[in-house]
Amino acid sequence: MVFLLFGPPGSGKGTQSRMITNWLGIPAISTGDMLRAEIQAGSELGKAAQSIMANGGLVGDELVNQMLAHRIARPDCDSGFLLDGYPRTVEQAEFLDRLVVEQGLPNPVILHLDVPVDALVGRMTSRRQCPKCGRIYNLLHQPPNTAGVCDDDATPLVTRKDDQEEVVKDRLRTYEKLTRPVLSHYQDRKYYQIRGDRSPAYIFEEITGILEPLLGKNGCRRLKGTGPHGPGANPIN
Ligand code: B4P
Repeated sequence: MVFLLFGPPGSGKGTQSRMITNWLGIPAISTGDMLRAEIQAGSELGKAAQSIMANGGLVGDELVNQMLAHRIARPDCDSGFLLDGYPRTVEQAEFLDRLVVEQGLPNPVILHLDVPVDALVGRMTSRRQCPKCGRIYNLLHQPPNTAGVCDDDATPLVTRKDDQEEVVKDRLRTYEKLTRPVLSHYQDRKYYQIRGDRSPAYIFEEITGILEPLLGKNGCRRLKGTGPHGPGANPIN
């Protein structure tokens, strides 16, 4: 099964994608995380992406599409995968449509995390992330157990450069202009809108309620002994 996690910057895609993929045992593919890894590695792609991301823009469709196609061709995607933050433009959505047909993939299930813009700026400026394992925290309501370090591997947490208030505002403008139109592309597909202005545990519970009946009809494997409140759920509130 293929899932798309869609929503504005800071809507909680990364937070939910970790919970969903821990539950289902499929890979979460975050184009944002992949681009940040390219920047850290100093690759040509990373060099091209760095200033675009730091200014709140979107990296070019051609680069992101090729990166994505390469990633989903890996064997760990054979039993399904979740896309976090892709597609972000209508061109990317059309590219994905072609990939789905060419590779005989199931039609994606779209999960749209809908959060009012007012809530997003505060969320992103208080976000902290572990650069090693990617775990996401929030200083306001999901702080680490020990200030400044990751609970899982004790790595010092970082603030993303694109989480500064001015950049966040630019990212929200980019979302309205280039990414929101992607929603019309998917309206007549298997599309679920989820209120993302509730606690992560509550949202995850709604997502599992949506996915459970769909999973019965598909081959997507659920990890034994896990569920909405299993080891992957990491409920916050
Ligand atoms: P991403 O890495 O995708 O990140 P994001 O949209 O900022 O955040 P997300 O929605 O995952 O929120 P999170 O769970 O962290 O994109 C970064 C950049 O990469 C883009 O701006 C772009 O430049 C580039 N890029 C990525 N994909 C691209 C593509 N396809 N094409 C072109 N360019 C691309 O949550 C945010 C905060 O809220 C956290 O602190 C979290 O703890 C908190 N939070 C989460 N859920 C919450 C809840 N329910 N209630 C309260 N707080 C919550």
